Amino acid sequence: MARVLVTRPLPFPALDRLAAAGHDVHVRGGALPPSPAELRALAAGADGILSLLTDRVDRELLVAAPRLRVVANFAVGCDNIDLAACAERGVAVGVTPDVLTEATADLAFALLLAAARRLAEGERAVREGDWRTWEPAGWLGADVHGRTLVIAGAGRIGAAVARRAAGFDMRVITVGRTGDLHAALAEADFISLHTPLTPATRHLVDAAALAACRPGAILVNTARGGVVDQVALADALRSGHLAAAALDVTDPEPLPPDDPLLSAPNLLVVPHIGSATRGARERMATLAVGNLLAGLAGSPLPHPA
Ligand code: 8YV
Repeated sequence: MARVLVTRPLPFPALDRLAAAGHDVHVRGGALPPSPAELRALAAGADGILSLLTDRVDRELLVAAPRLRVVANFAVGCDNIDLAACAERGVAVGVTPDVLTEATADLAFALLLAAARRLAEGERAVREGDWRTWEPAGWLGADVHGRTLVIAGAGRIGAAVARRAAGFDMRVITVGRTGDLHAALAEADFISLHTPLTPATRHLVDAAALAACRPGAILVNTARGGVVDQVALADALRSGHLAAAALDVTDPEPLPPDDPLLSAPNLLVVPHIGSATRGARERMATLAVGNLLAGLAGSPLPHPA
């Protein structure tokens, strides 16, 4: 019997498999994440952790959890985990690829369309009584068909967004790790980000990248907030160089209510819901539990980081 820490309630049937396999499961209650100190205390006797993106698995945590053999992240990203430190200590790390690809690509496309056609702004105006009559030149947005979408990140989610874009008659330029992002941005009407957050991608979209975009371009981010320099983004929205931005992710999450980005014009922001469909989250739970069970049994993880 191993001890498993689940850092937040995960009300999905797959979790029952942990207790059914004879493990001693501790689910930490509460809607807010544990502080690093609380996480260290909770992890002290754990053999396995089912972690969320809000849990930092760093050297300090690993020192505080000497029995730890496996960390199963409930996410495809793992920028919350120090992979090198885990490898040094023989702690296996698992993630949940594929099962959230289509849901996240759907959200990226929903954000692209919403920003292009000013849906959030229009909805607010109707509710607040600011829309009085139909106007020939009112509420003009951007065409999507025939326009160029630059996808930064050549992985699974980027490819799924490219498939959607083809259905909307867009021209797609995908830029992978070794591609020339700035050259592509010069042709971009829309930019959608699908890179992991690593030292190489932190602030990939900075002031220079934004300046390289066509005037009137629209930025969509469903990857990680840290990929964008948010000060530069707020400036580009305020100057009107970017027509709009639609963000599922920010740095930090959530943004403090007085963060200058929130007062920038033409910004649509939603609460990190890329994978938030019932199906995707249930499949993520299944994969995370599969990773935990394998790690606790000393087997290779089915979905390693
Ligand atoms: C997570 C995500 O579901 O998978 C990722 O990398 O960002 C989301 O799908 C969410 O952050 C909960 O961990």
